[in-house]
Amino acid sequence: MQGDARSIARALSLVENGADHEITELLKELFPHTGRSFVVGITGSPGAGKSTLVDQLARAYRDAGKKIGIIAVDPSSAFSGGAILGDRIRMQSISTDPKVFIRSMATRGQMGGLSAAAGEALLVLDAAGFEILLVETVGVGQDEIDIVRTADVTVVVLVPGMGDEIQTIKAGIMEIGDVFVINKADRDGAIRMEHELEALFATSRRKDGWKPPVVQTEAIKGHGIAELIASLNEYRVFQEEPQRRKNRQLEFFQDRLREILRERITRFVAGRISNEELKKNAEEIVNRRLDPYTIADRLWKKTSVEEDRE
Ligand SMILES: Nc1nc2c(ncn2[C@@H]2O[C@H](COP(=O)(O)OP(=O)(O)O)[C@@H](O)[C@H]2O)c(=O)[nH]1
Ligand SMILES: [Mg+2]
Repeated sequence: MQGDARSIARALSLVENGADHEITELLKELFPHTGRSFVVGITGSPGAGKSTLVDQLARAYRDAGKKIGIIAVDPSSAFSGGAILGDRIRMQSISTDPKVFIRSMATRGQMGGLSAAAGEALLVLDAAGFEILLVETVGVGQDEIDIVRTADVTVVVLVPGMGDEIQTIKAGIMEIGDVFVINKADRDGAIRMEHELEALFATSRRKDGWKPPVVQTEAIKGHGIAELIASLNEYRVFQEEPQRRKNRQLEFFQDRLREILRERITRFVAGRISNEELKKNAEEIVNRRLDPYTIADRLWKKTSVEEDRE
């Protein structure tokens, strides 16, 4: 909580690789000191320029005197290792700055997968006093969407000339993106893409009434970064309206509780029914002596009865 970089790094390692009870004990103590940082989620296809944007945003915020935490989440880099190295190199201009803390996450963590681990890493950085937290994710799977839902504001990064991306937006990403960036605005088609987005936002309204701004950037040159920060602040003000922020948090923590409980139930059941017993029961199903539902009833009853006796 005093911002010691080594302690923060150790806490983050614990969140990623520690035993459940170690993680929960740590988070129980940290939680009362969280809820103060502004979390910016940045998502989009690989190569869209997310890391370059994060680097620029971090520089701009640091120049404004803020302390910045960065988490780069990339499940694919668990296999290749390439993305992490790429991110480090791209974020070079800030990676030696003591006011900027960078961490790449790739492992799934113990309690409920990568999105939970990333959410817990954000809590650690929040408690450590970082005012702005930037989370980069590759916008493909459910994991990434979950991570992005943790954020106070979500930026969807698009690139001109990818016509089918607009289709993805129509398919639901509009509810996810609070601010849309058209990066690589130096390329052909940036203006056309902006018109397409504006047309889309003009016809379909979001539930909360927010109309997502569209910002053109050229991240490698730092163009459009001030405009992007202005849009982030606009959304922050919109969201600061007490009921809105509260509703978002209510939704988030309901999901989080459900997730934690699901995780515990899974472990509870696994701890009471051995693989051997499962195999024996599966044989009865394969031989058509019993159906899976009756067996599930029986096993469920057995675990509950054992629980009662305890
Ligand atoms: N032409 C152009 N290239 C860019 C721009 N922003 C990023 N790039 C390049 O796009 C590539 C992918 O960028 P990166 O930030 O790693 O994308 P990420 O995979 O979304 O994190 C890199 O070679 C960047 O230098 C831009 O505004 N214009
Ligand atoms: Mg990247």
